[in-house]
Amino acid sequence: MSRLQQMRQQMHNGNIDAYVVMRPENGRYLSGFSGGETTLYITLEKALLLTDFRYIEQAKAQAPEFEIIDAGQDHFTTLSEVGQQAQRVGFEGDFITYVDFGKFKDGFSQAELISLPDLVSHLRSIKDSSEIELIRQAVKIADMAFDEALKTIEIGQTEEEIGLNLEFSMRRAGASGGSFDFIVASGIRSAMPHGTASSKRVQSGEFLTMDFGAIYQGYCSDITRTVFIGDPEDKHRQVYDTVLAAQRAGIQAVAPGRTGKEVDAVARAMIEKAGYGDYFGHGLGHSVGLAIHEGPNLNKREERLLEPGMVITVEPGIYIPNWGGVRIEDIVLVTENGCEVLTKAPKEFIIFE
Ligand SMILES: [Mn+2]
Repeated sequence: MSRLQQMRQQMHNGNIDAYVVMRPENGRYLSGFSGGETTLYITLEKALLLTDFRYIEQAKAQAPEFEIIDAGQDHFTTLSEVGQQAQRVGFEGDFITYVDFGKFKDGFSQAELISLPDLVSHLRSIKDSSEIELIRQAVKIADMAFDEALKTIEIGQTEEEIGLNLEFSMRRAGASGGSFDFIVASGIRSAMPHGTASSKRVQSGEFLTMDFGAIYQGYCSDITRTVFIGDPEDKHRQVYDTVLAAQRAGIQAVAPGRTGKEVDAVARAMIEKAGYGDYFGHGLGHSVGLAIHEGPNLNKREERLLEPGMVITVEPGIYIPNWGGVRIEDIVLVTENGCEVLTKAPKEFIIFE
């Protein structure tokens, strides 16, 4: 079944006549069209792709299942014309702006508008073989960049320089860009889980956390490694070993039929047992795909069951204010029996003299 057919199945089950897609990743997922400025209008019979003059040829080539419409800059006028017959119209309530929703409502005054943000994201959560192949490639590119970083990191470099080198490595290897603003955080900054690269210079006696990833043909990777510069104290080793053990236990726990909550609890328990429970304030992981953060997640609240084909990060951390922090992150693919770790970069305690 094509993705469009699967979508229609979902719409049929939800008793929806039409569905409007505006989120770029959802549009790309369903149609194949990778350009910007697009709206999909899908019914059980019709599949329309609205875009403007700049993208018509590209859309025709990339989205053969869709009828391509040049809708100029105002997609809502065209939508209201093509949507005259629809009674129950689904849309992405988590994406449309308040202003656009007003226009949407005016154009579909006779219809019932139903916010169904999960319709496409549920399809997207199970990756098909072509998607898994692209994610493998994006992961491989990030692994290579980490390998190169290990050869170039020096005391006195700024976090920004380290981040830039990571990005150069990945672009050279075929990435179209980074999958988010890289986190390069050293010393006490490594206690900030989302400390983006700054002009701080890396010094001896510090942790250095690098959290980065590539986009390859639309698909994201995400990896975190923490290394040590100089001569570590016992506590540095102890914190690192605790995070690594929790990360390995989390990976062991990933399997179909488990909830994200159960997997999170396994890794969290190890960090709590070591006495660092208060210093692990975020969830264990998130899915990745066309977007860097997708559902389902691994966290204290996630009730969804893991299924084969999901691709998810496992990334525990310990962050001690005014001291430093450690996070280790791999991407895993949920399989029939457990999971396959896609990330291959080394994760033993690495020390730069
Ligand atoms: Mn992540």
